[in-house]
Amino acid sequence: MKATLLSLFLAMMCLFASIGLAQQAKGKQHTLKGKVTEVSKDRLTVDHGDVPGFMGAMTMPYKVDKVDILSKVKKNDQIEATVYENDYTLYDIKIVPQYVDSKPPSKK
Ligand SMILES: [Cu+2]
Repeated sequence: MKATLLSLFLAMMCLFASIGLAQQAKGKQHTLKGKVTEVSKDRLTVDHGDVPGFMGAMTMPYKVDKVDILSKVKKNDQIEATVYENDYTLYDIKIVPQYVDSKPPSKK
């Protein structure tokens, strides 16, 4: 029983340690919000807002974590993604609904 608990504990420690290392290698995590200005076969060019602590607002190309997103995202789509410092790759890209012509539903 004790041995089981100990090995479970050690397994957990290994898991946490490897997660910690992975994050350290990737750098600090930020959320990037912006508008897609171009979709290429392996990249998305995004006109993004200020990413505090990482970079200012600009338009630049980014790699993507999964290429299948490139067939879903269209020009002018509003997106939100996770970025890591020193890694110009967009992770976990989400297409954000736009309220350009219609206002978001009000509570009235
Ligand atoms: Cu940028």
